[in-house]
Amino acid sequence: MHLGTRGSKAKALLDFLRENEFQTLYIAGDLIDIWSLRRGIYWPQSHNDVVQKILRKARKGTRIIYIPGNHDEFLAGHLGAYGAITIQKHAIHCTADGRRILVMHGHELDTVVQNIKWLALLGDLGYQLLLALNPLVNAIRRFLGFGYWSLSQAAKRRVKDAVSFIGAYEHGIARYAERFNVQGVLCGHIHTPAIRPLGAITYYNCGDWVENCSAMVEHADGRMELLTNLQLPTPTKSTFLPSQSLNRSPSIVTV
Ligand SMILES: [Mn+2]
Repeated sequence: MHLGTRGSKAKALLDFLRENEFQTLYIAGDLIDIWSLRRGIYWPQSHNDVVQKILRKARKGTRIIYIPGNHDEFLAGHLGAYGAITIQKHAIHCTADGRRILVMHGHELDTVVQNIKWLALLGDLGYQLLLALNPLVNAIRRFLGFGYWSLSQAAKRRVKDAVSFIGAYEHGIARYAERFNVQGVLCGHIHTPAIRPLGAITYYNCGDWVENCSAMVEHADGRMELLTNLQLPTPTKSTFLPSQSLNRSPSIVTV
């Protein structure tokens, strides 16, 4: 959600929460962007309304599970139960069809992703330099008795790796989830909604309410569905009937 930033589509989320009832609402982190609020307070009424709406849902019987992310990590210091709201590091959700799904924010994989981002940056800045250095590197290699090796080609391979960092992230998350003995893992964090089978584990990313206005819902039969572009009504585009299809949903996950 990143409430507290100008990019946050609070009104769209508010509408979504208003129009749909859930048994369980998972908030998969970064609901409030404390990093941004530290730089300057931006807190319009609509952002307040989202928080109020979630609290009201809790009072009316929705179970709320809040999993702090990296932008609201101060909440990780307040784990515990507060009425119908639980703040926990991660959750294991059992679907109606008996699968176990690990619900987490996803910044746990940041060290891996950061490294990949750095490689991308290095690749970008250093490519021309590497081209220039290539003859020197190979002169040294020749001197030491090694064969020809293209530094720039190696760098290019690295950049290609970096471009597919989302893929690397998704695989990283799936690997991370293996230790929890689950059939699926659901996260947010990278703002890229997806449902993707990765070996024995299905990767779910519920996306965000900044660019995608997306949420992951579980239907009464355990089927998971990714809803995207849940902006305010645009009748021409809308093929999704929220109140009909979601009223039966036992749970929902959002960012
Ligand atoms: Mn995050």
